Amino acid sequence: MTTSHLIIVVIATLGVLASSISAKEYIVGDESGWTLDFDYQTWAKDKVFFVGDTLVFNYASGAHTVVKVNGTGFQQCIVSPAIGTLTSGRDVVPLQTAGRKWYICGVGKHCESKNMKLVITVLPQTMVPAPSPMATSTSNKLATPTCYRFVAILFGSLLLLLV
Ligand SMILES: [Cu+2]
Repeated sequence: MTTSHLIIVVIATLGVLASSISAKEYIVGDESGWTLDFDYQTWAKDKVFFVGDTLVFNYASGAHTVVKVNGTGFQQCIVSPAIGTLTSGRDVVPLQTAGRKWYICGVGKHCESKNMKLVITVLPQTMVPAPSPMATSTSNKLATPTCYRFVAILFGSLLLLLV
């Protein structure tokens, strides 16, 4: 392994570490973006969303929109009453509260016929599992949440008291 390879490995590892600890930014549909005939159900299936993460919807401005709707709006592709409509083409959606979130495209029949609909469940931040870069398989075990932040704060406070 050459030095340049090693550097790449180190940077990649640090990147994984940093992303597992801090809030994540999800590009909806990854490279495909927010588009026609993409399986957003499958895209979202293996992801765990937390309060503080963000969704980014990438598309050609004018071609699509991002409309936040309720469960009924999602099921029936009804954009009215919309909770919020985004049109910029690079719409950044901060996930500020826990619970189910529904997004559909408000253009033509993109939601009904072209599957431009995304539903996710956002979990509260206290449920964040212990940050471990190797534990991708255990990250789904949310039944045993660990409050590392709480422990860190507790120890920090104890240290302050001792000084
Ligand atoms: Cu559309």
